[in-house]
Amino acid sequence: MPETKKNAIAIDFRQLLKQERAKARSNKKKSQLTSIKPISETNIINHDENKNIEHSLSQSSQSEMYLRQLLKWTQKHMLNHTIPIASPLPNRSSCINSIYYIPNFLPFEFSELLLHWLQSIPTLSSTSSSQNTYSSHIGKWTPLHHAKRKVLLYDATISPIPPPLQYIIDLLLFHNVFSSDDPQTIPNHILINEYQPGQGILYHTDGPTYQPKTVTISIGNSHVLFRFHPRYPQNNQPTTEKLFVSGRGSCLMFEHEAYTEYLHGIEEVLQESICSNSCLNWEDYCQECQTYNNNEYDYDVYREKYDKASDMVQRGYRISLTFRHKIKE
Ligand SMILES: O=C(O)CCC(=O)C(=O)O
Repeated sequence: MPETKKNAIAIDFRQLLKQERAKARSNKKKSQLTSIKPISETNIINHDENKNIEHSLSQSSQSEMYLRQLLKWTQKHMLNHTIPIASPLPNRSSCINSIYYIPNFLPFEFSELLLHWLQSIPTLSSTSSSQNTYSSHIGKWTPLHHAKRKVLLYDATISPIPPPLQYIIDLLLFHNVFSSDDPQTIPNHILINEYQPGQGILYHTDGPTYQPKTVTISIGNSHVLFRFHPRYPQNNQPTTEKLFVSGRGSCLMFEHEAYTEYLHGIEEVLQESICSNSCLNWEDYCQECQTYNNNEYDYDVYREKYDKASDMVQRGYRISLTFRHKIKE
């Protein structure tokens, strides 16, 4: 391993936060994206104390209602639905051979309920005096003011994981995305990111805080191009690799080299171009288009997209749930 790699310190979230803040400062004078609008009242941070209490009361009863519906659903549908078996994406010249993608990992009904439940979870009050402790962020949306979006955190080392998210962990174990034989790798940490159209996340690595395996489930119906960029590009190495990620309950897993040797990120754009020769899973994109645009398999449409070999992916609203195993300090 070259000396630079050996001595390199993985970028961690603190560094990412710093970078995002710096970027936000430099962007301050630029005009804001006009299409970014709150999609639900969960986004409203009300600074009036009384209204805040009223607001979070109605939110918490909504949240309980969705939670009950999710529990009912999971009791009815045990872990028996079939999903395609994950296989590594083609090993392109980029030598990323440790990325796996499963479309439709979450059943549709479950994803919809999950989305409603997550949106009904209250946002940490900006007036709360306890807002700076790590544990006060758990189970409440926390606005990232510098990035103008919100994150929600669950950490099993501090408090139990809520049942719907535990159901997803069980699903991941059931389908061997994580191994139930190795407690040191079973997810114990979930970071949920909410993105309005046009929002993204800067290139980063997940760093040494976690076991080197990341699983991201996407809901909310918006698709994105998830990008991998080598941390130490060689002269003849292609630069950024793009992976199509569906917002309809897809599951993206990466580990090993893709975790340690590549940065990952999502561009802050309202639409982005996708091409057959620069997308790791162009076929998944085509299949997604033909399934949801036509409601039935239409080979000609698929073929047409395939022949066209490029397209534009529009950004909408998306929530991602990232599962990892946090290593004990
Ligand atoms: O939202 C995503 O898909 C990416 C999230 C991510 O990279 C992270 O939480 O580290």
